[in-house]
Amino acid sequence: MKSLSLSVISASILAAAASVSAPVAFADTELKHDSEYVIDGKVYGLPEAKVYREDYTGPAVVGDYLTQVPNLAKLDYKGNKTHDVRMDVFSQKVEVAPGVSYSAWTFGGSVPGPVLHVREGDRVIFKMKNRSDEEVTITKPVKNGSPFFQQLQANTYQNNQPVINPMPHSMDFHSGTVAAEDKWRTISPGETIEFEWIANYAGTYMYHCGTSSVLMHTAMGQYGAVVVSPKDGYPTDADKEYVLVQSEHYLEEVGDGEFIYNHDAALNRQPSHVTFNGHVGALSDSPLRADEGDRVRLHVLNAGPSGTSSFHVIGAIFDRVWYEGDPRNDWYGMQTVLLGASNSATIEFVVPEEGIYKLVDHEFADAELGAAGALIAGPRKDK
Ligand SMILES: [Cu+2]
Repeated sequence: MKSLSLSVISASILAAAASVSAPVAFADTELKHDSEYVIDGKVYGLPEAKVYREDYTGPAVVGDYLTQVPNLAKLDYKGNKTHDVRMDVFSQKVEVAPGVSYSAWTFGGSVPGPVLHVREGDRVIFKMKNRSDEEVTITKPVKNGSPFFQQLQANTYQNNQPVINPMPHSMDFHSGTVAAEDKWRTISPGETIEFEWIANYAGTYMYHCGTSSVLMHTAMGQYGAVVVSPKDGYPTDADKEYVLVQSEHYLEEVGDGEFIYNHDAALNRQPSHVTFNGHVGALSDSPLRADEGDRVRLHVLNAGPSGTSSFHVIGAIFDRVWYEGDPRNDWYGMQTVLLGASNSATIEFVVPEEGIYKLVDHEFADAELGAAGALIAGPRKDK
C-alpha cells in the first residue's frame, strides 16, 4: 500500500516536470499531417508539394498579412494561425529610377515582392501559379485581393505595365525548413505549386526564385521579405515599424530609353543601381515618417543578390539590434550594421529631434548608385 502511494506521488511529480519542460504549443502549431513531428517545439516533416494545372485568373496575390514595402501588416490575432497565401509569378515592366524601366520577373507584380508578416509558430499554406506566359494587369481594381494590391495600385514610382516573359520559376522561402528539392522545385508556365511551411524561427527572411541562373532570376526582380515576429514579441515597444529591402540592379541601356538586364555586369558585381525598396526614389521621394522621441523599428533585409550593405542612419545610433531579427541575437548601441547577401537585422533607434534622418548604405559607392532614403521626424507629441 505504502509503496503504491509513493509510486503514485513520484508519477505525478514526473508528470508535472514533463509538463513544465514540454514545448509551449500554440493553438495552431498542432500537427496536421501524419508525416509531421516536433523537435524543441519546432515542427518538421511537412507533406510533399503538389504541382498541378488550374484554371485560375483571379487576384495574383491573396492573403491578409501581405503588404507593399515599407508597410508591415499588424498581427491582429493571438497565438498562432494558418495563413493561406497566394503569390503568383508574372512579368511586369517596372521602373527602378526615373526614365529607367525594364521587364522584371516578379512575385506578385512588384520589385521587391509583397512583405509577408506572420508569427513564430504560424503555418503557411502557400500557392503559386507561374503566370509568366500571361498578361496580368495589376492596376485594375481587384476583388478578393490582398491589402498589397490596393497599395500597389497606389504606387507612384514603379509605373507597372504588363509584359509576357514565359520562363520556369520557383519559390525559396528562407523562413521555411523543408527539403528544397521538393518545396522549392521549379514549375513551368501554366503550372501551380502548393506546399506548406512552418515559421519555426523568428526573424526577417528573404524569399527568392531559386531557378537557374539564381543570380539572374533574383536580379530580374524575384525577391522579397518575410517578417516572422517572435511569439513573445520584442522586449521593447516600437512606435513605428517599417520594412526596408536593399537590392542591386544590373541594367544597361540598349537605345531609345530601353533597359535590359546585363548578366556580365551581375557576374562582375557592377550594379547600375542599388535601391531601397526597389526604386531610387522609394524612400527619398516618399520618406518614412515618425515623430521626435519615437522608437522606430526597422526590419532591414539585404536581398543582394551579391553585394553587402553597411546600413546606417545619419544622426541616430541603433539602440537595439537583433541580428537576423531573432531577439536572442541582441546587440546594443551600433552605428552601422553589416549585412551580407540575404542577411537581415531588426534595428531600433530613438528619433532624437525633429528633422530629416538620412538612411544610407555606408558603402558610399552603393549610396551614390541609389541606396539612400530618409526618415522625416515631426515635432514631439505628448504620450
Ligand atoms: Cu525565376
